[in-house]
Amino acid sequence: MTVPKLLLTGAAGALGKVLRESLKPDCRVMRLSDKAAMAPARENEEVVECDLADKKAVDELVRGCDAIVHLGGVSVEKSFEEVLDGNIRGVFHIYEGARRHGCKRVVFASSNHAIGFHKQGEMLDANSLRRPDGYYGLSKSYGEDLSRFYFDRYGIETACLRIGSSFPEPKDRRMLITWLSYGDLTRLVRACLTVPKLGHTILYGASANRDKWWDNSLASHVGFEPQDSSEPFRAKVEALPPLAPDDPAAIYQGGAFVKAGPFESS
Ligand code: NAI
Ligand code: 15L
Repeated sequence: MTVPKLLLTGAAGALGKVLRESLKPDCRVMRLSDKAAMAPARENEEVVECDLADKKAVDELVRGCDAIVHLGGVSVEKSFEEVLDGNIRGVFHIYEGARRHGCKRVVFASSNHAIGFHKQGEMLDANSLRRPDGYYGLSKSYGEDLSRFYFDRYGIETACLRIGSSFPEPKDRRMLITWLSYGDLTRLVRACLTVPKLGHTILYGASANRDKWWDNSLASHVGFEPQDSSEPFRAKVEALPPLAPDDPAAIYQGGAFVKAGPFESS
């Protein structure tokens, strides 16, 4: 199934640049948006600079789009005010736009930081308790609830992707477990865009790594089958010095995000 017009937010970011290329075959026109500058529009693309905190601008942004891949927003721990604008107001504006303009499917980039305070080694599924590990994780938790509400009341389908660590390669021991290759990221988003009935679904975004903390069996209807693995990077990663076993970053699934940072209000 090809999406007639797909909105991709966060298009200037790392994953946005990846999906700008890899989702080309999945839509006829891609509308790309970010508050930062993006590469100019090419064939079958529209480029719209827009701050997600601006409700009116987001309403215009969503108009005419058939599906949304929502990556835009703060992607690491920041002050509550920054998280509030980019992620909490931002995700609300996206769903309000979707409701007003009849857009019925959203792929929402949630994060493993919505469940970051679970211990490493614990096996989680879509029904596991959310345990956010900071303002950023809290905003993803809010986005998951908000999308559930828009599904229950308005029938807007959403896949909440609790992405692990999507980078060219895993950078540490934790990422040997949480790594999601760019190829598997694309497969995951594509499956969510094309499955006939998505409903409201929580999925974890990890490749077929040797060790796992996340079980996607409650989302098997989506048909996501990761094909890559962090194994080829193991020797390189394990050559790095390990964290102390009592370091919270080595204890919790959210890694270093669980540690109080410089962003708490004084
Ligand atoms: P990124 O930080 O590279 O990209 C995010 C983009 O959102 C940036 O280009 C930024 O300019 C834009 N943005 C921020 N605030 C905005 C606002 N108020 N209005 C409009 N645009 C705004 O992050 P990345 O790595 O590409 O991640 C994409 C999404 O996936 C994010 O939502 C992130 O939280 C989520 N994610 C990423 C993971 C990863 O490993 N890369 C892991 C888990 C979740
Ligand atoms: C995230 O949510 C971040 O966006 C990304 O930068 C990584 O830190 C990732 O989680 C992770 O947990 O490795």
